[in-house]
Amino acid sequence: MENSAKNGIELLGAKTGNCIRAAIALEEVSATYSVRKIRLHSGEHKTAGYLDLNPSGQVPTLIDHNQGEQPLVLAQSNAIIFYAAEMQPDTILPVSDPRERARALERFFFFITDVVVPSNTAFLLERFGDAAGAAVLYQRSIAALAVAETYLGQHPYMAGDRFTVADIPAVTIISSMSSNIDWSQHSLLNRWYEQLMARPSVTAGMHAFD
Ligand SMILES: N[C@@H](CCC(=O)N[C@@H](CS)C(=O)NCC(=O)O)C(=O)O
Repeated sequence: MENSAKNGIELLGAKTGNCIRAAIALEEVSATYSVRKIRLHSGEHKTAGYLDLNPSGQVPTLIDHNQGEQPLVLAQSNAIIFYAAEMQPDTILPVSDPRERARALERFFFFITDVVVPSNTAFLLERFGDAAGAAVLYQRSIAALAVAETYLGQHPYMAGDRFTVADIPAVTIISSMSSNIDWSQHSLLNRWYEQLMARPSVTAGMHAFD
């Protein structure tokens, strides 16, 4: 991987859930950024140049070249989402209303810890041959969607009357699990999902690494 000097904000990644979440957040706050595709299949994320930026050897990584002499490097998708939120305060993360903000954070972390993490861990277990362990974790993440259905019984978005950070992990993980969801049990989720998939920031984020 080349580490040539660049301008502006670069998002390095591939077409994976963690990278798409970061891209949706940047799109939602109308950030100007460029995408640098990292070739996971050829191990580009394990090269010395990339590991200098992201010691985990994982994607995504954001480089903001506009932050003084040293670029700012972020190597965690969720940190990138909150960095994007701070570019346009009170857009995807409420600022003025403490209740609204707390609810957005509560539901953001619900999706990360109770849906995304078990689902991603299930994927890894399956790859390493533990089909039974994988099934338990997939089942846990699917079952957690009943909670999301209750959120939508109160408001049109996951954390209230407007799109927030909470909707970002929700839409990417539900998109990857969609063929395993019994939509007849999740009618509010179904309506929300169709609406979200037509949202310009989500469409752009989903295709950022095509
Ligand atoms: N905690 C990290 C996890 C990143 C992560 O797991 N990235 C995956 C793709 S979604 C990856 O790079 N996998 C390749 C590898 O681990 O070798 C984040 O949220 O950014």
